[in-house]
Amino acid sequence: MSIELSASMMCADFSCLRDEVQNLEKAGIDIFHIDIMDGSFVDNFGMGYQDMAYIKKSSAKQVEAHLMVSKPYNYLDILFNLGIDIIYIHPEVDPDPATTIEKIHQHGAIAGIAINPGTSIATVEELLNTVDRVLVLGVNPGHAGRKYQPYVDKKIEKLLDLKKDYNFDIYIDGAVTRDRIEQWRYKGVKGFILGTATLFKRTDSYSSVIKAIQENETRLISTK
Ligand code: S6P
Ligand code: MG
Repeated sequence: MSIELSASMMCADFSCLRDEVQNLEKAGIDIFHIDIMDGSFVDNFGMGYQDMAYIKKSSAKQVEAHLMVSKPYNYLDILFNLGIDIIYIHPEVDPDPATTIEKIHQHGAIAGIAINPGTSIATVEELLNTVDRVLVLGVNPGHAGRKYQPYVDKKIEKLLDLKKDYNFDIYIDGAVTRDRIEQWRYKGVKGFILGTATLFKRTDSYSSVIKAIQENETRLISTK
């Protein structure tokens, strides 16, 4: 199964955003991941309307919004107007997440739920009937460079099992190291959000990191 790689743009260098977008696109990134934070659901701010509009118009790649905000439904019209391709909400803070997901679908976007480490699958299982994607947070939300919470492994295993009964793909966000990609990609996790643990603020170029992840797959397939 070929995997999808997203670049977590809050980790990018904003002094040269145009170069960052171009270099990531050239390097073969599949999706631009935009973390939207309102200082209420998490203790951080970022990113905003202008960031999304700029990235969306500068690249032909898909753009996804990860809404770490306390009222996700208030942001939908803005995201629809910008043509954001994929929208993740946190069901923990939406009084009616199924309606929000329905609206996202009505506007032709891909809908997902993002699940914090401390959120149990049992509390969101019905929503698995409605979503295209589940974004599993490996870290407590709101910041780059946080520590992976090892108990999340069990949640990923459970979701891989539940995937057989529903129709969704699993993505992992937060502390995604190269080892973690290798750990999950062949078990059925569809995509990974790359931040400081793999892609940004490191010595290797974007293209060498992305190529190495992609080539691993080719090598494994060709040695089978
Ligand atoms: C975390 C956020 C993520 C981060 C990403 C950073 O709250 O949703 O998208 O930007 O996790 O990656 P890393 O590798 O620094 O944890
Ligand atoms: Mg995110």
